[in-house]
Amino acid sequence: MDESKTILVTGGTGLVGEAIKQLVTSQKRTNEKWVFVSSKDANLCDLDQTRELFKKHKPTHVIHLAAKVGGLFDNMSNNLDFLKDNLHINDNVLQASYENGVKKVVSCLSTCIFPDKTSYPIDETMVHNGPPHNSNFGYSHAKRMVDVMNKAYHEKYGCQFTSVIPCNVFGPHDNYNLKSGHVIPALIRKFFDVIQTGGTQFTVYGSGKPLRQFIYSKDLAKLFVWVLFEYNEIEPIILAVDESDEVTIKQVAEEILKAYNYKGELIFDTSKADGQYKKTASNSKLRKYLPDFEFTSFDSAVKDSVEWYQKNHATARN
Ligand code: NAP
Ligand code: GFB
Repeated sequence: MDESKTILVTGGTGLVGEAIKQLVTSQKRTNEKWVFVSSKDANLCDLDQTRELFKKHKPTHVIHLAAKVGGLFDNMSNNLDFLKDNLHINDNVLQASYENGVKKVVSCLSTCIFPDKTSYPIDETMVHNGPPHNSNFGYSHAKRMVDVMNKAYHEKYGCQFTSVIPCNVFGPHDNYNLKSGHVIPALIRKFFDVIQTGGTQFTVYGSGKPLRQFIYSKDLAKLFVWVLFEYNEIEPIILAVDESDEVTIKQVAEEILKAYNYKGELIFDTSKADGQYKKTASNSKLRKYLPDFEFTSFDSAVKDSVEWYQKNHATARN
């Protein structure tokens, strides 16, 4: 019989954590205890609190999502905080995982940490090939160190510490704060507020020209569980939709307005930064493992996310 497992999900109350929670609680999973924690359970910037959390739950496996996370504008204004907080969180979680003999840790990087000057499509071998985009160098270097630490723990102690590299993520339970949020939740909230007043002009920051790949949080959740139990490399693996599914920010805004079933004019405020023009990542490594994995279509994922916000805006994180 399978040994019983305790899976600790740090950052378990965020966008990705909530998607994993919804997935695993909807399935008949035996011999698994899933524990979803937030900063209220332990501030993972603090090693003592991290050690206490691990002592309390004695995880056999860890999905490490906890991070200081934000959109372009939050990163541009707070590179030092993104660097320090995430370095502390990641160092503490891997240290506590090693000390407690955790069998496997899956941590989370991001496609925005790759070198700014690069060839495309980006692949997993390119993480450290040059400086990241200046807008989020703090977050990027902190995340890159996860890959370095995974290799160092494996070399010294044989730890099964690995990482995934998602493209931009969106879905229910996102962060709708207009200063710290990512583009999709920010536009979902801004458009909702304009529609509530019967307005017809919808402001989008930047030119609308930058390109992004977006993965629905519900799809990412399935891939995280697969990586935890089936992926055995220490090297990271990109979890992104196909390159052909890349969209412009303008298309994102149009899709959100369509999901609201509302007519109006998009206004592009080019006084605001565009950030990285593109960070097109290849999912061919994932496709080798899971050739038949089906991603939710962008338009239906946006529709689900808009509907979720319309129902939950009063209590959504903002
Ligand atoms: P999120 O919604 O902002 O959630 C962040 C989670 O981390 C929350 O549960 C938060 O708890 C927790 N957390 C933050 N600081 C903490 C601390 N000091 N101690 C303990 N817990 C702390 O983030 P997300 O979008 O789900 O991101 C999850 C992971 O995916 C992150 O590692 C992120 O870097 C990565 N990622 C995200 C995207 C994206 O587009 N969202 C793209 C690529 C990679 P509280 O709510 O209590 O603060
Ligand atoms: O999701 P986002 O903030 O981050 O997207 P990145 C920024 C793009 O959306 C820029 C445009 O081109 C913005 O000009 N945009 C338009 C907006 N309107 C808005 C708005 O109201 N709010 C926001 N936030 N953007 C982040 C990295 O880059 O990607 C993070 O900085 C993280 O570190 C995240 O990794 C996944 O995709 O540009």
